Amino acid sequence: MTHPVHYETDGSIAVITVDNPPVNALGHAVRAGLVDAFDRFEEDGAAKIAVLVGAGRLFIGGADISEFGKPRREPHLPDVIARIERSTKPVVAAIHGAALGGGLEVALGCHYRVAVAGAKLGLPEVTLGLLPGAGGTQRLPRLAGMDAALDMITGGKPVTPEIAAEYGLIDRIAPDGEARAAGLTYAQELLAEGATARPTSNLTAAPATKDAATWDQLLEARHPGQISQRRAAEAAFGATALPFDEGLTQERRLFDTLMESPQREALIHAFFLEKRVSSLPELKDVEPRPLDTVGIIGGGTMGSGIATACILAGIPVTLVETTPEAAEKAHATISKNLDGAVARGKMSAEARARADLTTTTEYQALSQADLVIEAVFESMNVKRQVFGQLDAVMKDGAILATNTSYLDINEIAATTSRPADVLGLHFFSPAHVMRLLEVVVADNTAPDVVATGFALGKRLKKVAVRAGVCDGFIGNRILSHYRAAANEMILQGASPYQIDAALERFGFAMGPYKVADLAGLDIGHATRKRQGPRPGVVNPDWDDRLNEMGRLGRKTGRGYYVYEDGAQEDPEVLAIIDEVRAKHGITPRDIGDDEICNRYMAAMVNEAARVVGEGIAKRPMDVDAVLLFGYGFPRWRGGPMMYADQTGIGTIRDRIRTYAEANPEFWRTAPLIDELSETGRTFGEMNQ
Ligand code: T1G
Repeated sequence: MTHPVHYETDGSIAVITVDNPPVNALGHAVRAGLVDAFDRFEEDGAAKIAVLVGAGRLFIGGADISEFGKPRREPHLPDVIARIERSTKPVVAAIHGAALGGGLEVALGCHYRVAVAGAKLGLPEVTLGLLPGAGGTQRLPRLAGMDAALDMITGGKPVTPEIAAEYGLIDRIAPDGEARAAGLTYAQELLAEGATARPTSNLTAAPATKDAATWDQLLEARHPGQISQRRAAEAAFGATALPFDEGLTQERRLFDTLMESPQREALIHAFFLEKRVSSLPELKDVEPRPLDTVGIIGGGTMGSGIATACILAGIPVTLVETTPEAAEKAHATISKNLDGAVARGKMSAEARARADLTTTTEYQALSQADLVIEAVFESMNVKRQVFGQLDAVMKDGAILATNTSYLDINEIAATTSRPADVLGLHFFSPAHVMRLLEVVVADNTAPDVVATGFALGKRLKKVAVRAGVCDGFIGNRILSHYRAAANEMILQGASPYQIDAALERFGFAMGPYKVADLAGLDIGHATRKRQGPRPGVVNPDWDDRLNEMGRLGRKTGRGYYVYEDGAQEDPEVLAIIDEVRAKHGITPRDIGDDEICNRYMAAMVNEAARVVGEGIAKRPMDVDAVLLFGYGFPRWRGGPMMYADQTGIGTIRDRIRTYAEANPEFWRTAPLIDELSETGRTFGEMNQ
């Protein structure tokens, strides 16, 4: 491997380049190379100033995350940065692309900073369960003041060069072009001004307007259950409460506690998951088919959302509806979605003007489409009819996809003359917002068709996960299982409100009954009717009653909750549940929050293990990705399989066996849970 840090001089200016593709991560070789380069700069009498740049598409993407959890090797990053800062001659950081985490901390250790327009500058460590552990919590406040520093450090979000300049984080913005030239220009100006070394650690941080205790309460409310943001704020307050070196020592201590925390392991797992699940080894050498134009059948919520997602990715869309009025309505919905994307800064005005959308009632308009996604009513008869028409008009080699959330894709494929060209592309509503895409592979789906499904996912910036064909694929199949466990607890004495609250304290974005109200109780009702009675699964008669009463959730103003001034609990719902318990002869008992969470998670892990065991999900991490990116699972717990590994699979099995005493049919232990409990292997080890 070539040396990852180069030293060269351009007259009296030394140029030090970090060259460690793909993101110039600060791995051991880079750290050692930086110390050597700055030692050389110190000794190089001809060099009066140094410019530090990153090769490739960005400055420095941070510490090398792949080193985490392994024994740390000297020189440690804080010492490297201290070495840069104590240079007796001025050092300029010339930033382009991104300076993130340790990358920005390196820049803070330099004496001057110039950023090229469009660069991202940030300290995202809290999103990885960590905190800036190389002086960022001490230097950033000294440059930007405590308020701005606390926002950046605890929010983990990057800022633009313009904001960074406002904060005093950078001294100069270069309009465009590349960092080296910007760095050299600035260095010449500094030399001409007789600029000297300017250690950030000599500065004094402007104090915070809110005290540490207030920040701690605010962060606890903003990130329930998470620890990294609160520890990061604690470290940052050292910048005004302690001398620099003591602040650094405290930062290191707090960093080390976070490095050991299960939340760091889970968040790093989630970070790498996004990329890993969408790259299947068996597709490595498979060429996807073209994806220049996409057709969509059905302009309802899903069809319009999918069309919006494709147009946002710059893919021309032709959408077919049954009548001109429906086509027009779909056009209006998509236009509104696109205008919203522009308003949110997710789409430029130029891209909006280029949006290429055709709506029509003619299937013939799809004759040249590379891929058509069907998003019509969830009825096998309707789908058969649609696929028959598509098969008749679409060109050879085109791909026929269905967005069905549970129907048998093998049966749909069999209605066409080209089952190898058929697959499922299961989007989640709203399809232009939710990141998850289940790529459902039917028995005859050709490998290059699967590869095209993943290529579409990448174009749409989705987290694409391979799923096999079964009722509900990965996510909805597991959902129906843990929802049944929640219903069982309602029958035995818990209230839907208590269950929601317990699971939201566990970290879910929303509890299952708020989710049901959001989706519409009629959806769940239809699924239950379709699935029919399942062994050991209680039928939520109270839910049927709410459906009969027209209480379908948010869309009717009431479901489990009454939607006036937010979601209000409703005694009428509790009375209905009491009637159902009485009818079943059940005397309700108290069920505590711990039992609620343990049973809910045991059901989720048990069914997830079955899904992996049957090959519906290829690896446990595919289940983690589905629950994290499609079902509001708390990211800092890493997904149900990471949760199971951290809880102990044997512990989960013991819980399942306990619950099985009262309901053996529902609580059958998945074979994979038995196997891993006996062998001591983990779900994480299955991902390798
Ligand atoms: N370490 C190791 N590998 C990394 C990495 C990192 N920091 N960042 C990215 N990669 C890998 C990534 O997995 C992918 O691998 C490849 O590089 C290209 O990434 C002490 C402790 C920098 C904006 O959190 O946000 O510093 O899939 O496709 O779209 O206080 O990567 O090819 O095998 O994303 O151009 C803080 C995380 C670390 C930044 C580039 N830094 N990375 O985006 O490329 S903690 C971060 C990103 C830290 C200090 C603390 C993005 C990017 P593969 P990519 P990209």
